Amino acid sequence: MEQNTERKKVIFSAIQPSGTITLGNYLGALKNWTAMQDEFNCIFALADLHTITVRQEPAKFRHNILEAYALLLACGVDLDKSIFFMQSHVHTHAELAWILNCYTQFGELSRMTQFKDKSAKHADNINAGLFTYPALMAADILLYQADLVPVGADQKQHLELTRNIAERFNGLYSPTFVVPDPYIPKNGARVMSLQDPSRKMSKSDENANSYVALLDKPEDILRKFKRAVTDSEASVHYAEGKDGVNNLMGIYSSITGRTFEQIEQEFAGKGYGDFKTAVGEAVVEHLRPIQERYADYIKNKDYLQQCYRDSAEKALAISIRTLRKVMKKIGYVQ
Ligand code: ATP
Ligand code: LTN
Repeated sequence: MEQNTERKKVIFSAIQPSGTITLGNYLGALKNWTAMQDEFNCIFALADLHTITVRQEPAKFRHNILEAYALLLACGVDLDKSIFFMQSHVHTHAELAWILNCYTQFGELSRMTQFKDKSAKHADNINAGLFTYPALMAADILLYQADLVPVGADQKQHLELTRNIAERFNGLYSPTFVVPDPYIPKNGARVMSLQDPSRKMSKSDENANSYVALLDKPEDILRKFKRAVTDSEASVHYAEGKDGVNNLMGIYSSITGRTFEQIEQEFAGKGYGDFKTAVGEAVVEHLRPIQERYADYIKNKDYLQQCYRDSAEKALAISIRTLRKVMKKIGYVQ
């Protein structure tokens, strides 16, 4: 009997519609999202409020949001099991973000490596939103009392800050927020750029050869892998300093489920040409059904609208309970 009263663990995660979704996003985060839907109570969002921390061209932005929504459904986000909404449709996010800003220290935000990276990259637009980005991310997560947050390794620091904010608030008042744990995959946690394997693969990279987009055509995917930067050793094995090969091995391993030892055996005595072709082909085959489903979803705008409206309503009903509780504790007149 007791088992029945146990609450199913809550998962929250989000992705920014800041460009076309990459293999890095997929292997680092999305693949886990869809795998968790049976076991957990999953709530997913497109973090479209976060996206305007970098300037967006309106028509392109609108396109990217819808593309990302349809693509995530195609990747397997299942609305019979999960909620999947657009952050900008649920007003509690911006409201709690403001409140949490006042419980987040300037010094903490100054230490965020993503802020440092992005402000170096967009030196002409270091806006306050870019700086307070983690407070909005904390609001996203804490509104749903999430236990686990599946993300790539690059988001670990933001999650630690979320935990600190939650603990601080709970300590100042009384237990209000669940303190969430990160859920970071062993494999694929950090997929690197195909052109500069010392940097992470990023959908906002201006060089399209550095990333594989989930919607890239098969011939483009094969070409991008063929051109991937490796080294001059011509031996497929995992080792320090072989960032390019290590990255391709990581991708191949998470797509095929083979271990690094199996991959080394498979390509023993073969050159990088064969290896790169095999990785490219495996990725193409893996993405084929996703691309087919995407083509169906994106044609059906009415269905998409019904999906995101319905999900936004559900998300509001859950999150407003947390927001009300927070406001009451702070002392706002009810
Ligand atoms: P941007 O280029 O706009 O910063 P991004 O490609 O870094 O975008 P996000 O929207 O910031 O992607 O991240 C979405 C999810 O994908 C996050 O969980 C993040 O950890 C994960 N992720 C992003 N890039 C990678 C990567 N190269 N390898 C593994 N996971 C990644
Ligand atoms: N900052 C995240 C996207 C994001 C997110 C979240 C991830 C916004 N809100 C809440 C997990 C939980 C990123 O991946 N760059």
